[in-house]
Order: sequence, then C-alpha cells, then structure tokens
Amino acid sequence: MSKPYYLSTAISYPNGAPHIGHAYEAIAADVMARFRRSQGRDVYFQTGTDVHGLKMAQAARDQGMEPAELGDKMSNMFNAMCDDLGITYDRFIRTTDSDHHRAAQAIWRQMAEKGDLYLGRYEGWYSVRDEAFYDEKELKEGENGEKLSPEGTPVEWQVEETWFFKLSAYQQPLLDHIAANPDFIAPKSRKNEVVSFIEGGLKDLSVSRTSFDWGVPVPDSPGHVMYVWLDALTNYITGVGYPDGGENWEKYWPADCHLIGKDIVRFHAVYWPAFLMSAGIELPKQVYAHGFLLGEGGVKMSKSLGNVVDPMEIAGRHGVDALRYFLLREVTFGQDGSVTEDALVTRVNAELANSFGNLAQRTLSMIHKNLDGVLPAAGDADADKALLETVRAACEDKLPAEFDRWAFEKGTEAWLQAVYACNAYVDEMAPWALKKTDPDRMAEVLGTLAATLTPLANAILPVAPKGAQSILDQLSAGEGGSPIDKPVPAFPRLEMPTEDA
Ligand code: ME8
Repeated sequence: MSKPYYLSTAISYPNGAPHIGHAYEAIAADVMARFRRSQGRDVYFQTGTDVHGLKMAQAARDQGMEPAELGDKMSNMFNAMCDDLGITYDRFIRTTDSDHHRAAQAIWRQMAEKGDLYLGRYEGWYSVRDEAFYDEKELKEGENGEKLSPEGTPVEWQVEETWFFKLSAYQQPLLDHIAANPDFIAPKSRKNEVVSFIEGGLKDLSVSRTSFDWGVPVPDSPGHVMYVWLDALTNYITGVGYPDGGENWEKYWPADCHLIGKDIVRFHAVYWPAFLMSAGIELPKQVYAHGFLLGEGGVKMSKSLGNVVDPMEIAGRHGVDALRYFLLREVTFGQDGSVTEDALVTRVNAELANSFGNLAQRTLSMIHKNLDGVLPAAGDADADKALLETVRAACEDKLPAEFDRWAFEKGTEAWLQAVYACNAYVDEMAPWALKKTDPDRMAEVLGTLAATLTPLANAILPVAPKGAQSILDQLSAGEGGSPIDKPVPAFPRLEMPTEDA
C-alpha cells in the first residue's frame, strides 16, 4: 500500500483577484503533489479560499456588494486560476462550505469542553489587513508617526466583549513540541522566529468578534462570530472529514505539510497547533513557509501598491509551463525573490526552449528524417553509457533528493546540467556528419539520445507538465517499432511583448 501524503496551501482571501504570489504558492504545492504522486504516494492536496472576516466584509462594502457575493465571485476566480495553471488539487475548499461550518463549530466545542475558552473583554490593537491582534511592543511607527503592525499595515484600537482562548497555557507545550520535532517548522530561520516569539510570552487570544456578523456563529453565544483565523485554519481538517472521522481522516490526518507564505507563520506554527492541542487533535507534521515574490527592483507587491503582476496574463502570453518552470527555477525556495517578465523570457528561452526543447526536437527530427521514424536502440560505447548514467543520476537521484526538501531551484538545476550534457554529446558526436561516414553509429547516437528523453521528460513533468507530456507522447508513439510522427516543438521560444502592444 502506498504511503499517504497530505499537502495543503494557505486558503486565500478572495477580496480581490489572485496575484502572482497566490499563483506561486499554488504552483509550488502542485509541483510537490505531482512529484509525490510520481513516487507512488497516495496524495491528498487541498487549496481554497478564506471567505469570512472583517477584511472581506470591508472589501465587499467598498465595492457595494454583499460579502457572500464578493466571496463567491472572487473564489470562482481563484478556482479558475488553479484550473488554468494545471493545479491538481483534490478539493478546492471555501470556508462558506456547509461541512466547514460544522467543522469550525465542532472544534470550538472541543476547545470549550477542554475548558480553554472564557468570556472577557478585549482591549488592544487589531490590523484588519492582517486579521491579527498585536501587542503594543510589536508595533512600529509609520512615516507620519502612526502605529503600524509588524507587517506594516494600519492597526486600530479595539474594545469588545470577546471569547478568549487560553493560549498562554500552551507556551511550554508548544516549545516542547518544536524541540521534539525539529522539522515541524521549516526553513530554520522561520523556526527561530517562532521560538523567540513564544519565548517572549504568549497572551490569551481573542477568538470571537461581536462588531460584525460575517463569519461562523459561536455555538450557544448569540452575537459572536468566530475569529476568522480559527475558522480558516480549521479548513485543513474539514477537508479530510473532521469531525466525523472516516477513511480520509484515518488515511491523511495528520497532514504531512501545510505550505504557506512567511507572513502567516505565527498563525500556523503557534495558534493552529495550540488550537489542535486544546481540541485533542494530532498536529500536522510540518509547516513550511516559502518567501515572497517581489516585483522589479525588489519592491513588495501588494494590491494597495497597485504593482501586482497578473499571473493569468503572464500564463496567457508565455504559457503555463513557462510560468511554472520560471517561478520555481528562478527563486531559491524559502527565500524572497524578484521576478520580472524579462527574466522569465530569458530563462525559459535559454533552458526550456533552446536546451531541453531543442534537444528533443533535434533528436526526434533526425530520427524521423534519417531512420524513417523508427526509434533506434541506445549505443553501448563508453560515451553512450556515461551519458545515460549522467541522466539517470540527475533524474533519479539528484532531482528527487532536492525536491524532497523543497529545493526546487536546485533540483531543476541538476536536471538542467543533465540536459546540457546531452547537448554537449550531440555536438561532440555530430550525428549529421555520421550519416555519411558511419550510419550505424549515427543510429546508436540517436538511440542514446532518445533514451535520455524519457527520464528527462518524466523528471520535469511535475514542473512543466504540458511540454514534458508532449515529448513523452511523441516518444510513446514510436514504441514497439512503429514510426514516430514528424516532431512538434514541446517548448516554443518566447518573445517579449513589444512596448505598444
Ligand atoms: O493570508 N509572494 O490569505 P492571502 C508569495 N487567508 N506569496 C504570497 C505573496 C507574495 N507576494 N502574497 C501573498 C491569507 N502570498 C489567509 C490565509 S490559511 C488558513 C489563511 C501568500 O490571500 C501568503 O503568504 O493574504 C499566503 O500563504 C497566501 O499567499 C494567501 O494569502
């Protein structure tokens, strides 16, 4: 029986259209999901939208819409983005789904039964944009002396009757858990951040609101809706059958990894595990925080700054494979990275079009033209065997070892080095010259090259599924001795749009 693997992304706020940061997270998770499936794992992969909360209610009001209407409209856009980018999710969850409503109330009841919830009065700072409460000592000062959250967003003073969660009681249990499970929070820099935050002291957390009603009602407490993060985090267990249990629950919980961005580590690595401990539910095995995509010149992209790149526009212009490959290859996973359209075109042309695409195109064309399309057997000269071993090691050992630890940029680098080795072999063997001097050797050389294409295409399949699948299909048409068709380019060359286009 294959080992289950449960991976989730954060669920996005559908308060506007998805931007490239959302696409990045979905793509990274999808590459991991496809990679795990290729290893024979039984994968459950969940993504979705976080529809409740004040941020959504305010965005809807600004646009003259009902929150539910805005949530539906924008959730549809997020879902469509996932479909268009080839994201192979098993469930696209929305926190407005009825089973989620039940799950959120169920975890609340379990936390209440544990004695961890009490009614009180919250007075303190709240950031609507972060949907987060902050301690006075965490705030920084803005340009005009105004108070800002550590994320640089505006905060306001809140005074409200609220249910509190006894987060303070979980300070030591959380530190113990992190110490006993060294991979619980990754990368290490994020873990250190979390540990020092916890060691700084945890205060009880306000987990209900009374000033608006766009959320899951607190059970048996009229006028209170659940804090949006308690509601949102619960999506991870809703999706696998909480509170009923059942086959998916048994199989997939605890999750193998929650993939998130670095700005929401506190919610996932402090609040969520504390909620789960309180409810008596096992903790996820890992929270992995990726970095932020920055715009030209390293500027933070945000809706309010108006410099967000539309992922669908880029994918429409250059193709889904190009966007997926570029984002994972360009940015060191776990760190921030700048992305520009220029850099995408340059890299994809150099690596996918001119290197791998060209290798496949040249090889299949020569076979088509010179050997009536019949795939020849690989040669067994030293150079042939060495090349096949280089490709095998890159595709079977190096790339998987790097992907295993989320180092997509290094895994694809190892793969690319093998592609370069194949191209160097073509140039050295010059099969076009052998055609006249030694046609048998030409067939061996082309057979050797054809034998590199299947592992190379399979290895890059999770990252660039369309082009890689096209190469695999073109090759498989030649299985059993039938001739391959005239090859079609799997990775076409890209062009920058002209200024006035
Ligand atoms: O935080 N680069 O939703 P969200 C990379 N609803 N990643 C980015 C990014 C960027 N420029 N901007 C955002 C929320 N992200 C909550 C999550 S989970 C129970 C609730 C990432 O729409 C961000 O880090 O603001 C997060 O992981 C995801 O996109 C959704 O962000």
